[in-house]
Amino acid sequence: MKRVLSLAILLITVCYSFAEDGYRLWLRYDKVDNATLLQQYRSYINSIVINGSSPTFTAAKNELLAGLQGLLDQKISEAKQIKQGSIVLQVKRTETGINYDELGKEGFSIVTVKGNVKNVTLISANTDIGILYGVFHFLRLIQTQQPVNALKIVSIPKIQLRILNHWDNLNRTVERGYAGASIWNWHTLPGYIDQRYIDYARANASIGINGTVLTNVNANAQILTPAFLEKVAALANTFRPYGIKVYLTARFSAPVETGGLKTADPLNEDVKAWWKRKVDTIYQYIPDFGGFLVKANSEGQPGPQNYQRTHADGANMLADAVASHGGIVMWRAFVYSNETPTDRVKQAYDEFKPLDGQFRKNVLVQVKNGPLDFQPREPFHPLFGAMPQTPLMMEFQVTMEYLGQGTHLVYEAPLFKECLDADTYAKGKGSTVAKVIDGSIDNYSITGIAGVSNIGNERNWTNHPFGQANWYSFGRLAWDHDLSAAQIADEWIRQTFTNNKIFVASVKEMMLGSRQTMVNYMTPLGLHHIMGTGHHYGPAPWVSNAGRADWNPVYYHRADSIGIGFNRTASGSDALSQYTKQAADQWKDLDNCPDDYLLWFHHVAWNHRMRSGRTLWDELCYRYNSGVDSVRRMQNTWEKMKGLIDDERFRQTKMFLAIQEHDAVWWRNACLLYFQTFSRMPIPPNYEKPDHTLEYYKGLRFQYAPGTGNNL
Ligand code: GCV
Repeated sequence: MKRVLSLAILLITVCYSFAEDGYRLWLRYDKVDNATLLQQYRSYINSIVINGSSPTFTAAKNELLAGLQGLLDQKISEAKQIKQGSIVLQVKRTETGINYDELGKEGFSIVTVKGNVKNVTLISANTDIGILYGVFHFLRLIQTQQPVNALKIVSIPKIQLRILNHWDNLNRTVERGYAGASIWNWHTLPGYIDQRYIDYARANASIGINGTVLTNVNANAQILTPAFLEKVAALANTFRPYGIKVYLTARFSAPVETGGLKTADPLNEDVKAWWKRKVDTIYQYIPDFGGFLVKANSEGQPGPQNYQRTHADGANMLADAVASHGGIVMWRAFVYSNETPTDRVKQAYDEFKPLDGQFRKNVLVQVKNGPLDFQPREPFHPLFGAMPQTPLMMEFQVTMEYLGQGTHLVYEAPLFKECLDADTYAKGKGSTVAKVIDGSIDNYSITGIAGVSNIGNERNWTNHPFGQANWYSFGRLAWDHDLSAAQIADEWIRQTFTNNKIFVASVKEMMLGSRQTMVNYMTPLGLHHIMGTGHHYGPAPWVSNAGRADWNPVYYHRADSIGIGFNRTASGSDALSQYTKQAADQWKDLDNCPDDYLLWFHHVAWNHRMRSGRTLWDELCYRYNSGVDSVRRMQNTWEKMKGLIDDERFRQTKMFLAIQEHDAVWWRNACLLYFQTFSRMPIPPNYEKPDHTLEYYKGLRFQYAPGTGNNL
């Protein structure tokens, strides 16, 4: 019996240590599986020389040693002297032809030094954190099986603040989180430092993320109390060696809720003094605290408008409190009000554009990529390019609230890129959104980009194995928005799964098409916000009874007996007028408007002739069906990958793809049956017929769908 037990334990240990459970993310340092390359790497690398000491240097050294020893499957020694085969980490400047001034605080260079001693690679930077970034880059080259014997690489981030936003509540539920509970275990902090916190920091540093907002924008004032600040400090201490600053969300009414004041009016002297004291306390706990992220006067959150003050008044008061400590305020532009009679997508612009020039220097206004709310496809937000005197930072949603949540394979880099590459024409052609947020258009003194995290305490962090690609691509694009979605997918696949050529090519193609596939089976042709109320899971275009008009799908699709779509031209809500003329021109005429944005900007007749030659109704049927077909193609592609990777992640992805296929069929059937009640046109005979009635789809309920905060 005893023997059986010890055998079982041994088996579990062996299985566990070899299990590909996704925990390692893209930081997998398994032996290079190409014998020729492995030989080359081994002949080229044998030791490391660390010229410097700090916790960050130690992190860099440990990562490099673990990485090289794993990848090369040989002992790598730490040497004092540079010799043949050394990888040298140094903040010192050596004559290598690199302009070190250009590297700034976070950039790095990796150079093969030609000289008497052969095969020496210098990873240099002006700071230790630059070195750490260089180490991760160097390891990536080997993980992706690139040559490393003649390097001259310079890499400098294009955007200064590259931040994850966690919508994590103190009770560990995660708003719009689909990967389990919050990774922050407030109950066991500060005493217990979970290994996951360190691996979180490693993963983020590996892609250049340098900030994290720990708490939900729907904020809880408790986080600012000493009991919690002690816990926040423990996380900040853990993240610091990895170059990650900690930020918190500030609940605007905190002075009333936890400070005993009668008001939170930002112009009130007691309120100002309260925040100043609060901030001083925070900095005692966390000397390099980054600052605040604030959602104010939005979806029920308190804010300066409760006191007839402007968003600038509110932001500036907090900015003044953090300024002397070097802190910043990220003030969100996601505001809309039921009481405002205009189109919801116009409201943020109307509210914030007049405030341009009124914010303190340490305020950034954080703007979602599109004017509505992280839809499968939206035009870029009209504020980009419209506030030359205010640093605008981007807010992308990495977690897939409206994109199939934790079970659909949707690679988001094409969505991010579509927005970053969009031309605002703010200062003439080529004024892309990317150039607005990286400051090159308006010379912003601070620049930033945020991604709403998709991370939870699921063993593989993101629930769907491919969710990791979205975290990864957010970081890579935050560092360098010129990278292509294909390039990022390529390196992610190689690091996360395998360098097998067939796998890389097939899976890359599948990933690159997945966003358009999802648009087709959910919201083709510019449709938007027709998801289920509250949880936003699955289709519910029929909903018309939500608490406020602009939470109802019928508000957005406006289907009637004549046609479908939201007229946002001059004859409608005129949201188009918020864009520059050149940007608006591409969308303003029904006949020229690209199909992708057609129903976003126009109410279009069911029998309108599309570019394809089909009527609008037939095109809608075609798109929904092609979305389903594409998911089935993804399933076929994946089936062929069997045996090329580990069984565990193969099976997980296969099961998720089956769910995705089921959901795509559901989306198609529910939407076509519902819209057909307006078009009164038949679904063309060549397509599958819906297998349920509209009433059946209307009757589906998802009381415990994740992400709404009430089910954990
Ligand atoms: C954090 C959407 C989401 C909300 C989210 C909000 C926001 O409305 O559904 O869960 O709240 O955006 O970005 O503030």
